[in-house]
Amino acid sequence: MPNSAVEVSAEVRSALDSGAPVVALESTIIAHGLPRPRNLAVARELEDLVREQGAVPATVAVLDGRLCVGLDKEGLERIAGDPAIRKLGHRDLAPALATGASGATTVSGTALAAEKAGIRVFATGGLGGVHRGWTETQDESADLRLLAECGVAVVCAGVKSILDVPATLQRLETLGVGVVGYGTAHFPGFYLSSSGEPVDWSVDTPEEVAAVMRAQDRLGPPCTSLVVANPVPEAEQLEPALHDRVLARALQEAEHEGVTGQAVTPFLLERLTRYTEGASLEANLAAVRGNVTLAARVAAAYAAARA
Ligand code: PSU
Ligand code: MN
Repeated sequence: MPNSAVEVSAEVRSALDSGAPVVALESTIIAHGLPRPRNLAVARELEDLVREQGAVPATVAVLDGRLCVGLDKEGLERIAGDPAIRKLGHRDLAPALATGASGATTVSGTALAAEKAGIRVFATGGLGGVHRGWTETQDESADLRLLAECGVAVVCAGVKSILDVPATLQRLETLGVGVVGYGTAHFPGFYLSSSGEPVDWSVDTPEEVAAVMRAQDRLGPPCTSLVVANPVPEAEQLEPALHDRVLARALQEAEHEGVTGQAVTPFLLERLTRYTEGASLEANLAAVRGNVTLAARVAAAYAAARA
């Protein structure tokens, strides 16, 4: 039964109905994670990368109170171009729908929409997670718990390195979210190929990821969400020493300026881009491109295995 709160585009609908591969894409990275106007070009490029692999992209956002799964050209332009566009986690969806608001969806907002639309694979840059200083602030992204409650495979370059990575991995374990390293025994570090933390399971091909997803399907809830941790290639990572230096500065500034809540992640990403003179942005983009491409291959392998 289609969920009446989601509006699935005709193209995505027909792909889903015919069992063709579909990849959900989030829009917060476009609206709040990347600088304008380059973000629009990136939004289009990510959709093209999905298509090149023979899958259909379904970018998710709320436009005038409509939870859209699959955006047209104008929808993408609004998400990328409107500086007043909101950031919507899954808890924000109902108020946004009820008030006719517009906003970009985070990982949690997108994963929920994907689940309701029947999309099994999702790509992003880096997940949200447990922030450094969490014992004081209790700042843990809603991404983690939402993932535990729905059945999507999220291809990401780990969690953002601005976070407390070991604490985030511990939360994923507590919440029962599956984690596999793609071609690695280490959890990636978003801008960095490795966070230095080990992962318990590694897979090397899209077919192996699809096989894990099928096993999850057979087991059923609550064993149905999977983090596919796909490292940025070493040649494209941010230089680790530079990363550590600028991150320390950005974190200090966030604390000094009293940045809290939803503003923390965009603030830190923007400062890192500034202090690395764009190098962090390039590493972020390399990671996202790799994730989107892998997600499309995974979606194709999963669809083929079900056919
Ligand atoms: N990945 C990126 N850039 C981003 C994000 C992910 O490469 O900006 C976004 C995602 O939408 C994620 C959000 O859900 O950051 C986390 O925000 P918060 O920490 O406020 O939950
Ligand atoms: Mn937060």
